[in-house]
Amino acid sequence: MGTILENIERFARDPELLDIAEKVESGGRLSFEDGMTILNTSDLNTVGLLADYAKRKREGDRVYFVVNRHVNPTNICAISCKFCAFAKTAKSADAYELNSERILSLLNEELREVHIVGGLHPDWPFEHYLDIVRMIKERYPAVHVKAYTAVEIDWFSDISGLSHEEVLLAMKEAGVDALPGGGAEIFSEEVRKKICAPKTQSLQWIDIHRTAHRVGIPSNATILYGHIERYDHVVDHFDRLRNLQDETGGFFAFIPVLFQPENTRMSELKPRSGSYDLKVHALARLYLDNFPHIKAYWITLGEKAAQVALSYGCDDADGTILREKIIHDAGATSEVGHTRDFFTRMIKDAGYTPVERDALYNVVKIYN
Ligand code: V47
Repeated sequence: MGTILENIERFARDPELLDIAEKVESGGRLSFEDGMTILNTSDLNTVGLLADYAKRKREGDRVYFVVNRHVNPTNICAISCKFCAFAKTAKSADAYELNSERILSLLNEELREVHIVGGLHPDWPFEHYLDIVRMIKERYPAVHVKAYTAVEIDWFSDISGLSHEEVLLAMKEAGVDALPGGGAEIFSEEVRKKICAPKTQSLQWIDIHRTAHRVGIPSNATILYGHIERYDHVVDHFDRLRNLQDETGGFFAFIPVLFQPENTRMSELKPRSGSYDLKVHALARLYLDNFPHIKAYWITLGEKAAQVALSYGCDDADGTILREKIIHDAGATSEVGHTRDFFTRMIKDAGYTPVERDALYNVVKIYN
């Protein structure tokens, strides 16, 4: 472990990474400028080496996964974001609403986590969203429910007249164990205006997670990248999250979500490079030094790139998911779900030890 600096001094192609390497080895904190240096460099291997070093210092060779299931109760949404292919109006031929029976039919005893996210339905009352959680907890008391993004929490507050804190307390009471990280998109107000103008603003997203942590609900955070953002927008996003985590300590995982353009109003955008994807994941591990976990989200990266991202600082491969709809509606070419065997093989093939976890990162089984 102690030899990373020596190796980097010998092999790095970009001398600007040497100062960063020293910080990483000594446990120092990356500055905004360091973040920019990492995104600007073409020395991908050195960045990977640093991120893998930081990952191994925390987790050794463990890589987590969870047997989970996504449930999207409805795609009917009161707002329309340019990057989204999932949201529909109630009149659309593709609009759907899942009833209780249908939701329960998607679940089984084996699941450790149910991840719920959906549209902001213009007619469903707040109680209906609570009932979905209660129903799942009643039938499957052992399963963790990771439900409703900050954007949905904000909507529930609008439709119920309750404060964010009151909504979150009601969700906790109904059985919500954690909030998913969606809806963060990219915090830069300038970019947000262009890609998701009607959505909950950055300050509110951050404040809802702050409140969730205060009332004892842990959460995740995402970034939606690979569209019109500049490098400084990415570093700014990481900086705001790192500050919040310093304050609350309530985040478990950070998930870079790669934009998928099909069927969206941003479909003219061309994909960025694979190096950029890997640098965003590596930078997440290096910059977010107070986040316990970084996910390689195979749904958007694709399975192969997600496996490679495990060598670029990621210690979590997310989960079985069956079946993802939001991102597949936008043309993702990954499968809609995978088996436990898939994860153990994928993680072992990458040279790491698979660790099955639950939603709160309790270890279920280590696959030596
Ligand atoms: O915030 C919507 C994204 C997100 C597109 O907490 C798109 O463990 C790409 O919340 N291309 C929701 N992305 C995803 C999410 C999530 C995912 C994985 C793990 C966790 C977690 C949370 O879906 C939204 C948005 O950024 N999304 N449309 C699109 N066209």
